[in-house]
Amino acid sequence: MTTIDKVYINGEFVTPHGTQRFDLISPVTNQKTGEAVLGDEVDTQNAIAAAKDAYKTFSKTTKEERISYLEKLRAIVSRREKDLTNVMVEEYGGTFQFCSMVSQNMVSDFSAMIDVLKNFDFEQTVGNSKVYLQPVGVVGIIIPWNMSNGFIVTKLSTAIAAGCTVVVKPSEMSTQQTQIIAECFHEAGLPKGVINFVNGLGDVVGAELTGNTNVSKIAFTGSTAVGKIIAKGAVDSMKRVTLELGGKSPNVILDDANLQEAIPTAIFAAYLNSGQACAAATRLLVPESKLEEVNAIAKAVIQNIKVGNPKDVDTVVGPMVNKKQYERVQDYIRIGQQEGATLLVGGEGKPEGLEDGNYVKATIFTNVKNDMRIAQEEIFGPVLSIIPYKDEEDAIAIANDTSYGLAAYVSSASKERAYHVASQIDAGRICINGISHDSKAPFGGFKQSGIGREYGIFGLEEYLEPKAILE
Ligand code: TXE
Repeated sequence: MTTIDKVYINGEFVTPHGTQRFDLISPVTNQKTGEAVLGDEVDTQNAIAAAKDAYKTFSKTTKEERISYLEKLRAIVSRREKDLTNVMVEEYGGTFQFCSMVSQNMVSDFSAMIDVLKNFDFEQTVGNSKVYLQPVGVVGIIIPWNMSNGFIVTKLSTAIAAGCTVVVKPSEMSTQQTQIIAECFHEAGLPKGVINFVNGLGDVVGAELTGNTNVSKIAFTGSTAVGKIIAKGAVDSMKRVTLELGGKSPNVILDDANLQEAIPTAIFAAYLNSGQACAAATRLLVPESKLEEVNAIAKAVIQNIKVGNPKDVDTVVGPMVNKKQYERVQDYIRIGQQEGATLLVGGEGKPEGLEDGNYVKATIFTNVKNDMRIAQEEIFGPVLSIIPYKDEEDAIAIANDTSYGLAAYVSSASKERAYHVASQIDAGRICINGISHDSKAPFGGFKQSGIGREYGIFGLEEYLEPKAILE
């Protein structure tokens, strides 16, 4: 049995003031594997006080000092890559394939931020004035359970680069992952209080961070519903917020695309993190003249998609994080059928032989209309909607007919055509001919997908306050 019974405040792993216990449940077996003790408002206030105190000196460090911390962190995270991957697989059932990629991206996030920092000038001349870019202050980082350490590293590397100090509140379902990432930050020897981790519930620790006037900014990843609660709560103290929220990303397959390549890639992009990813390409837009061909290829591809134990290296779809998420996905599969979409593969219930875990069948609906709920709402599971379109103009209209705007994908034999279509889609990040990651390119949402950007120079500026001095 695992016990997580510490929070990390002011450079030490300490017993929390909070006493509430939270069961750790394996998504593979649904058996209890341990318990975590959660922090409360007092722990959060202690962490904020430590961060506020540390800010006085950390905000004055040179960028060379901060680069050296980031280099240390990169080396430690790189050395512990396997531990970081394995704990994600164990805790939330992320597939080994996906979690390995997340761990590698953590290392590249540090490298990217080191590079950005080397070339960044915190004192700039604008017109006749000097502009000083000052760290924003104490930052509260609130994180969900899906690849939580990946989100933590993106935000923390940027906060450190800017000279901010931080209190991290991970999901209560991510306490085991938090333990390891906190150990990495502890080993890096950052001054006491610069980084603090408080496990706990959203309406306890998260609400305290949002409401506390000593916190200058909240950096959040999670659902649109909670993002709105945080944005409203932040108004009173005029906190800065960056919100990375939900998505219903379109994948536009143009009529000249090689379907034998584009469709398998599209299915992987939809099933990213077993579908539990904000950037998952959950709406596949295909020319109506090619619908039958696409359906046939998709059906064949699914035969080779392994749904199963996330530890197996060839598993593409693992279990849902918990029973609640499993039920939510089942509901959407029922809704899709009631709405009149054609179930191409998968459907309700668990795959044969996987009855113990929170496994969902790899599911594809075809002939989906874009106004159906399965095409408009974030399902967060391995459910893909194939939507036929008439022509390019129709494809762009359907792609943009969503309240979200986080990611999009375009496939074409012509790069020029793909760029032309991409330029008309309202989304923060668009991948051409496949899935890619760039730790320097901005990431964030249009519309209900959020406010602000992460990564690279765009991300760094979100943690800085410009101050102009005029003569
Ligand atoms: O996210 P939440 P959860 C979606 C996805 C998923 C659903 C719920 O559809 O099924 O959200 O997942 C904290 N004040 N996404 O529960 O609820 C909470 O404790 C302050 C999409 O993980 O948004 C957790 O640490 N904080 C998304 C964090 O907010 C509060 C990623 C996220 O919780 C709070 C994850 C409050 N009042 C889920 N209430 C994506 N697009 O990547 C909760 N929290």
